[in-house]
Amino acid sequence: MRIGIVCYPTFGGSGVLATELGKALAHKGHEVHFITYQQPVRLSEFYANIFYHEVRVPHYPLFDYPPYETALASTMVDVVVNHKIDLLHVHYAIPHASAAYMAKLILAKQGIDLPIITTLHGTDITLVGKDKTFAPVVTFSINESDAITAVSDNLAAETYRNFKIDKKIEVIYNFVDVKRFSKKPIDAFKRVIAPNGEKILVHASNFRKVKRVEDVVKVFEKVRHEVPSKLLLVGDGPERPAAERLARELNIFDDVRFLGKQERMEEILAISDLFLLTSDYESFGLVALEAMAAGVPVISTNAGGLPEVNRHGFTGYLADIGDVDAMSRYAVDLLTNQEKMHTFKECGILHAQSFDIDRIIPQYEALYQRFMKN
Ligand code: GMT
Repeated sequence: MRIGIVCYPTFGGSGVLATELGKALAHKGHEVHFITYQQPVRLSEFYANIFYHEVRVPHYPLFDYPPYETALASTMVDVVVNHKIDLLHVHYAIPHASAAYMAKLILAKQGIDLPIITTLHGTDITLVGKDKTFAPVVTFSINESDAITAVSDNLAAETYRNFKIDKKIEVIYNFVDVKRFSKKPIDAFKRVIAPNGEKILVHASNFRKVKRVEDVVKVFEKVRHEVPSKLLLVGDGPERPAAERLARELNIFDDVRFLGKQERMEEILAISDLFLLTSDYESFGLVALEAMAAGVPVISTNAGGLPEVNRHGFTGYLADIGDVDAMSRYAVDLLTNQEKMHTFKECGILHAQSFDIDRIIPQYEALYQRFMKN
């Protein structure tokens, strides 16, 4: 098949998922065309049957707001016509689903039928999408998609709750390449981070408000009282200064390391003991799944789709949003109980296997196949 993939090229979960999906499809012999404004972060090597088409928005003094959606729809039309694309798979509804709808209409005038598959990822529905500035367009373009998928049962339910959707939303869970995350720890790296054998707690996100990164710092501060430990914060975003400030105020800054954006998450997870995810909402929580695949138990909130990924008392623990006391109690419990920790690690790896790339990719292929003409 010749598949066009439209996504955000950044470190966000939707972009990571879309890029990994494209790579896996290419590996299985499909031709994959990425259409976005920048080379996706996880697409750094050369792949024989992967193509990247950059969306360029011309600058013009009249534009206070460069018309990205128009440029994107035009690029979609160009790529579909010139590369005989069979279908477009767009990740994150805004503005990808509406741009795809525009491209579909333009192509129909040329006698080309272009199936559009929209995958909803989370904030396109729960945060940005339902804002009334966007809602009518989001509702319309989701309904006009030929197939709609969501990355968890919770996100499918949230979509029905927030929008008037008259089509079936199919759930295809996010995936992880378990093999890639089964890394041996690099001892030298571990010694630099935890020179005296301290436990290593880790959090990774885009540091947006929804992640409640200050709760991560608060949980760590409580854990550190009971267990000698270090905290790694991976990623960057608007709430980072607040997290840094809090770490200074709590006098724990020397035990907290801000690593910024990192590509080799598997190496960081390989030296980590516990993953913290304190979000207000996660449709899925791809980073939590990656942690589990690496054998790192997860302490998270019970928001959104997180209970579908992190199994309470099995792969980690769940607590109410903002309950830093409960999260730190759970963390100390695991960090001080070697046997339990070992069981949770094993259970996490086992559970992650049910989301393994080899199980999920065929679900997307089967979906695409429904739209193939022969
Ligand atoms: O979490 C973010 O802010 C990034 C966002 C995205 O769209 O890239 O992540 C969303 O999609 C991921 C991949 O499907 C999910 O694992 C995340 O849970 C989801 N984020 C939220 O729902 C807040």
